[in-house]
Amino acid sequence: MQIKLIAPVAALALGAASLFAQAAQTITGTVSDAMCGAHHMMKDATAAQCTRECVKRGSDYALVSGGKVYTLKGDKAQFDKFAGESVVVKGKVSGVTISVDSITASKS
Ligand SMILES: [Cu+2]
Repeated sequence: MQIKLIAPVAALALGAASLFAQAAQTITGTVSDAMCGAHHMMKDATAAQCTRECVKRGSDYALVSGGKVYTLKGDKAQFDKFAGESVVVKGKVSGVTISVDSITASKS
């Protein structure tokens, strides 16, 4: 009876995932947009210009970090200031979405 074994394991995994989702995390990355991710599509524009243009067209702000692209939820006026730049984001990660508590320029 495999199903009986799998169910408790799945419940444990879900429990662990929701624990991670609730804890605030610090993630370093680059502010981009969800449509382009790590690779901006507009060849003649800077990363910042492309990010702002894509957001204007309905995309969300995103954070590119270590090959992952997170969608940023929060104050868009704040994200706009850091378009195309390296930042440190503090917030709650849930899957590929970050509910941003704070965003500051990376000092690297
Ligand atoms: Cu773009």
